[in-house]
Amino acid sequence: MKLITSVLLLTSSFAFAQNYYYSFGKKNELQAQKSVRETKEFGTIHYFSKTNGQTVGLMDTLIVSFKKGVDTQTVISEYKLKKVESLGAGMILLKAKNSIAVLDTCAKLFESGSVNFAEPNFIRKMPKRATVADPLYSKAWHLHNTSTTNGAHINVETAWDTTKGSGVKIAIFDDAVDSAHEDFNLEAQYNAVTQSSDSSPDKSDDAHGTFVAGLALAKENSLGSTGVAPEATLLAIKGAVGLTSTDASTIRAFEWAKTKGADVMNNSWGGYNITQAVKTAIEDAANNGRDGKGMVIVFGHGNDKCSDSDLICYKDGDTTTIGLGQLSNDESSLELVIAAGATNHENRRATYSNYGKYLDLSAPGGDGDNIFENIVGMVSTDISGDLGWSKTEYLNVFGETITGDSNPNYISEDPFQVGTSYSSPVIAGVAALVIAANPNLTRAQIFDILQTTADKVGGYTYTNGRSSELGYGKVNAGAAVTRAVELKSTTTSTFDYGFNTLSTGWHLLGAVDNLGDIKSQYSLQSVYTYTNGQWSLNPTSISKGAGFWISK
Ligand SMILES: [Ca+2]
Ligand SMILES: [Ca+2]
Ligand SMILES: [Ca+2]
Repeated sequence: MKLITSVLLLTSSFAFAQNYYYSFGKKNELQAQKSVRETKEFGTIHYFSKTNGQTVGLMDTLIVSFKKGVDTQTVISEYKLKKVESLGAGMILLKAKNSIAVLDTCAKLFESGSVNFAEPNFIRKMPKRATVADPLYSKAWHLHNTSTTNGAHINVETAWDTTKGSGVKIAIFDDAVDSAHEDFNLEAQYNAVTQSSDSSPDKSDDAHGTFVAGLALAKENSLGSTGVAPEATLLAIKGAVGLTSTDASTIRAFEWAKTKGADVMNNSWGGYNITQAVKTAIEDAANNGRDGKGMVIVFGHGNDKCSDSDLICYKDGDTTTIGLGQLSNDESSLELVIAAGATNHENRRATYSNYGKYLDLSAPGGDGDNIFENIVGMVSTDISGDLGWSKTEYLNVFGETITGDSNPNYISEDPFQVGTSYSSPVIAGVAALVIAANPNLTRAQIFDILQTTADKVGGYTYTNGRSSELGYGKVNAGAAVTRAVELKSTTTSTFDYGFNTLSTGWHLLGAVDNLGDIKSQYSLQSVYTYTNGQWSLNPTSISKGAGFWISK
């Protein structure tokens, strides 16, 4: 009965005299959620959302620091509080009548001037950091600092405090994917060559896609490796037998991924000779996937040291071999997809990584030195058991059996795998984290977030945020997810209310007036507009009656 009463009170947030308290002297507004929990340990907990999207719980206790000279006993009885304990550093834990009274009491105590601060004793989750128990995590220099690499990672542990990609589907379109691998959360699988429902490799050396998938989404399960988005699910698509594929298979793959609701699709391949048909399929998924919000499609930009100014790309820059085609005609160079370049363990462009004006973003992909020795490569999943690149036993040139890898399900003993094939799923994983943090974002908004939060590393010249060597820079998962959450707490309104009515702490990021003119005098970061139920970024034309976009 008590529980029901509380819920009823909360469904109307007017039950709270105040919906704010003060911290560091500034007003902090909270939004009541219709969520109440009775617990044995903490009593009634009322849940609130902070403006940054975090959920916090309020109990019936508050933490107060009284100003010097204040008669604390008088104040405590005036506000009908009870002292629970002294907490040290001059702070006291006090108990109010109930959890609803806590916020009101905190606000009034601060406004009375008798306290340095009075804050609710929030109950919250204690996010764990860097406790990943998967044995290969220690070697994953692209995810965290290791003894030999500093700052070459993508700051993913910060992002994991908010999300690990739960609810997001990543399609991996590759030679094949070992869908039964112990380290994958499989959602569905497809063979785009035979149009059957099995993405597993039928050739032992079709191990590329399994390795790629693991980089994006290998589970955190105390086994093997860990992907960037370890709670995302896998849409596994087999697209080739060995090196052989067809354009029809590619088109089927994009259509299947779109139909299955893929949020992100990774493509660690490219041919420098795109057809109009394949372009049409890719752009259809990019525009119409995710229920019209647009699928995020990432392509490895290629490993041939090729730039947009080269008339023809050659394998590894060797101009004596047959040319491969132009970078401008590569699938990765399409505007609506992310072209992924590779960084090395020193935050520089990997020597092989294609570059120039089509490159969008970079992420770790590994590299060796000038003569391609001392390679610092990637660790990930391999086809389970003795298929694939990793086996328990090998035959040497004399036909003798020699001991191989300790765990044939992973590439771990000698991480020499490098390429934009591997930086691409790292970026796909970061995009998945961004979508998990804020599922309403459009493809254009996600691109904007990834680009503006990327780290401008390598010592290159960045003009308007981008460099020829690394595009908009190396993805920063933590910063991208933080930005995605910020956009979640945005509020929309019609222009009629005017900008001057914004309460303290809110600032205007973009606006249009009711004649459709973009207002530029507010030093906007980006102009976003909301019309007919859709957000658009930097629109070229705006219909009347559009709104504005504000954020804290
Ligand atoms: Ca794992
Ligand atoms: Ca692009
Ligand atoms: Ca294997």
